[in-house]
Amino acid sequence: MKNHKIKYLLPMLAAPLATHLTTPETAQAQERARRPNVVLIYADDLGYGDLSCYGAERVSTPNVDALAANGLRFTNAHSVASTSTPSRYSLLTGEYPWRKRGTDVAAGDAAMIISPEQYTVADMFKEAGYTTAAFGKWHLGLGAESGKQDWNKPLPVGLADIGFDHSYIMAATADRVPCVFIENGKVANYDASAPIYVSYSKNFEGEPTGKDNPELLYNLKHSHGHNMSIVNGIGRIGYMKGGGKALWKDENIADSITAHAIEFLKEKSDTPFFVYFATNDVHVPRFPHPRFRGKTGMGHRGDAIAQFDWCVGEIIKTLKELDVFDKTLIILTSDNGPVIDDGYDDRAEELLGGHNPMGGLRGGKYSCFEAGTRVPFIVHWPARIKRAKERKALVSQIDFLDVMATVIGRGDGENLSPDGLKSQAQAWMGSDNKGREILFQMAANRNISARSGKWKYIPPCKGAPMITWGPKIETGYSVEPQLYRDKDERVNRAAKNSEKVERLQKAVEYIRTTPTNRKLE
Ligand code: NG6
Ligand code: CA
Repeated sequence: MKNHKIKYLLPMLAAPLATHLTTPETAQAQERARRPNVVLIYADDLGYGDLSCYGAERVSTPNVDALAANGLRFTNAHSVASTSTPSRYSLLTGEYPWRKRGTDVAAGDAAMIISPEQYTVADMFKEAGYTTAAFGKWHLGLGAESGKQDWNKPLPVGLADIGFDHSYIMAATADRVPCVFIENGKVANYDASAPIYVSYSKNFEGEPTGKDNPELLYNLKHSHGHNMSIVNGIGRIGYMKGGGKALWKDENIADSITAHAIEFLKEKSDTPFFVYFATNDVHVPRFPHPRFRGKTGMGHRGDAIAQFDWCVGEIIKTLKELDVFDKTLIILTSDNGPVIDDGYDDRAEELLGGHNPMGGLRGGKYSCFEAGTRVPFIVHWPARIKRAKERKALVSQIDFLDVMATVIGRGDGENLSPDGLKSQAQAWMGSDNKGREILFQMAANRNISARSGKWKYIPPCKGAPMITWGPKIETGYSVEPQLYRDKDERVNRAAKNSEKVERLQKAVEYIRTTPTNRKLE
């Protein structure tokens, strides 16, 4: 049981407090009317330089750009980690991933990583009377025991246990089996004639694999990894058998999650809602719907960005049709930085033609360097944010739960999550342009870097300087301490600034070993 018996306060960002003439009942009604709906649009592997409002020229993202043009566009906002599972874990719980086992990139048969006892942002909204829903990529495990799920029955533990009233999700990633959607804990469109079996250790008798049957890879070939089961002419990570009519078609994933989100919005728009809209774009295998092919001249990766923008446009259009756009807070961001070749031969590198997904930052997905976690971050809320602004504030997705609690007037100023900070609501909503004093970023090897003001510190760690399994990305791993002052992280100033190194090393040590970060606030 999660007990957060929290008093309601008037939303901090709302109009002035009710006067003595207002009865408590009407004050509460007014307060409820002011609380925004919240839609989090969470892209996958979308880089700092991948949107036209962040400088991309070879792809046009008019719908995202419109949010930025009428809201806040952040230039120093970060996911918690440079891979998906740990970033998503932290975003939903407000707890750093290093405090929890099993938060590395999860397999498709991982058990639920967030335990039902944990307090999540969905719990927070639900307690406040919101209807909550999750669509799209999950990647945080399902069911009670890893590798032991029976995909032919309702899963015993799922999103309903961590605050989501409704869910239509992919268990992990599009490149990991099982390649079916799970709706409210059960396989959607379940096909009883094709029972589903999943294994991450061995293949099922007689089933083809990308490794042994490359002739069956009619949609995409792998460049590294991704050579196990074949679904829809694409090799995957892990083995699966069955699925029949329930198997997804990669070209329809964006349409499918968008249609489900729209249906939910249409049904629930008369109650406050929280929607976690986690796209598969632009993660591999990139295989956009044919109507987006050729939109950018950058092949599937660029066209998947165009497809992502279309999804955003459909959500916006629906909110407008339902007449709730003005009172809906939309936050658009990404789970980690970009990667060009992440395991499929989709010509992403060859067709870049000058496009820089990293937006000029060093590193990329998996990395300690900035491009690993510095991501697009747009906040749009017409009822409160009246003027478009570019924001330099240092913000981290770790604060999502606490910032949302503050925005909807929950709590009495205390942080609700282990590591998030309510105080960051001012920065997220545009009234403070400084943000965090210090921010932490976890790389794929779990090394924790710290950014504070203009300084970025990467503690010494083991590991090769480049990713070893395929993607051409600088990891930032080094046995020497690294201290950078410039955005491009080229000149290591550690030797000349030993006090700064010591201070930031201490902060990293502290955050790594203590159960919460309150002291650092
Ligand atoms: C890697 C996969 C990569 C991607 C990543 C997770 C291989 C060779 N590479 O292991 O393709 O799936 O995991 O990405 O298997 S994330 O964005 O979900 O963290
Ligand atoms: Ca990702």
